[in-house]
Amino acid sequence: MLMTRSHLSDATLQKLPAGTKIPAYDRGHIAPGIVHLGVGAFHRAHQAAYVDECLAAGDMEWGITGVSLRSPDTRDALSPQDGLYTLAIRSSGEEELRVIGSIQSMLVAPEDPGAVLAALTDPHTRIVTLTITEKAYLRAAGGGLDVAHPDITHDLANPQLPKTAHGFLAEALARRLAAGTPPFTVLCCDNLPANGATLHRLLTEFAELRDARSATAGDTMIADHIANAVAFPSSMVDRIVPATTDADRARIAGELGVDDAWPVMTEPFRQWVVEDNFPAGRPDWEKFGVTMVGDVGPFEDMKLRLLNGAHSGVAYLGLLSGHATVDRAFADPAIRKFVDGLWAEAIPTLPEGAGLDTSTYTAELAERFSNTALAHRTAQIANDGSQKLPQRIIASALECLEAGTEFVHLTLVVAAWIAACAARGKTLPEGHFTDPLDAALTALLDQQLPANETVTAVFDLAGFAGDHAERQTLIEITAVHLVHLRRDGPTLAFAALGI
Ligand code: CS2
Repeated sequence: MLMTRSHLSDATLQKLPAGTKIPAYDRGHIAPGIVHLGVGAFHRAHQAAYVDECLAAGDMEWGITGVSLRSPDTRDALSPQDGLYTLAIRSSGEEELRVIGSIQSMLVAPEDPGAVLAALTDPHTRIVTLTITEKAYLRAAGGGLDVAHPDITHDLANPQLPKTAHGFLAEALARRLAAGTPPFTVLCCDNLPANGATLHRLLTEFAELRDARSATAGDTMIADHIANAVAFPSSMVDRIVPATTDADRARIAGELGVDDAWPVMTEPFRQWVVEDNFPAGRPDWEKFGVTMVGDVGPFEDMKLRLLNGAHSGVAYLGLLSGHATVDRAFADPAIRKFVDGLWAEAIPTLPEGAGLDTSTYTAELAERFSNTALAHRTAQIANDGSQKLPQRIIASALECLEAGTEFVHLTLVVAAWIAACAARGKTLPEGHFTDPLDAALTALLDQQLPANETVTAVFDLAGFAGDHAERQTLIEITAVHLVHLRRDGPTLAFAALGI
């Protein structure tokens, strides 16, 4: 007879093997205090784990209502499990399993935008956190709101039935204002520079467009309120979270003795630096390892330029060198040396006097990138390069250019991105990674123009370096790398750098 295994849920928690950490609090008594937009694996390994610790310490007002803006997959996996899931904290040779209980309920925005708005307007909701990925902020090439994006047009025309984070936040803040409910604090947790201020600017822009329509409809005007009365603290978030595989699911089920439809894999390291600006209150995060500061800027720059910048380099050069995972790519002596060169170029661009310890930081990064238990796929990091490279690579390269220092390693990352995009459907599988600009990028790359023309067109398309006076220099140096990559792959490009 075939035995069916039960699944993870409140009812099966007590049956889990000793050694599995489970929520040590009464989940029935959590009050919802946070709505999170974008309940992907990253949120579940990061913010939800910190909040789980607050709840365990008795601060029960911060339960999370998880919202997916697009797909029902996470809700479908977690709802039958009462919102519970396993966090597998993996380092080479070790694995710690922890069941997280901080997600109380899950909503899927396209199915029921009204329910999402109800959660956002609930007076208990005092913080809205976001991990919706870089591309969902709908920035145009120049950095402002992409006002021509169909979802923005839709949300302006249908404020009660939004699709975008902007539409939900603006409508919820308008309803709270009309009802006399104080606004929630908006805490952006995506890898954008000055992420709080960036979202604040984009949302104010959206609200101004909305107000222009509301003026005739007699609806609540919201732009001034958002500009002046809503807090948007910035935050730097860090934890490496590879996508879960079926092998992970099978292994975790074997270890737990119950099925978990969507466990999350991560590393031991985690970091969260948050600007302390929460007029509506917040959990005592500092008790659980969150660093509360006045200015997140230096930490954000260090993380984006050293961790994420190196990650993108390892991903594109790794893909072009045939490495499927970060640890394997990083074990390649040429790539390892390349990353040191990239760090040497990027470190001087970081603010002095902010007390950043870059040598300890990069030593720690080297160890994290070498974690063989993560199998973090280069293709995963390769996604959405057009959205990631400006803050990870281009910003540092432009600052090097202004300071008169080297930036050849930085520009090789841009060339490697272009070459990796062009390799899809040839030496890399079709659709191996994706980008919101794929349609235009593919059409351009299919023309096989000379390197200089290709790089210029890609910079135009992605808005790289904007109208910076030195844009042309960046293009020329990137084009030289692309010539090398086209001729003989990373080997020749590395050789030109003396690697
Ligand atoms: C990665 C990040 O996929 C990517 O682009 O660089 O997700 C990275 O793993 C995290 O930012 C680490 O905190």
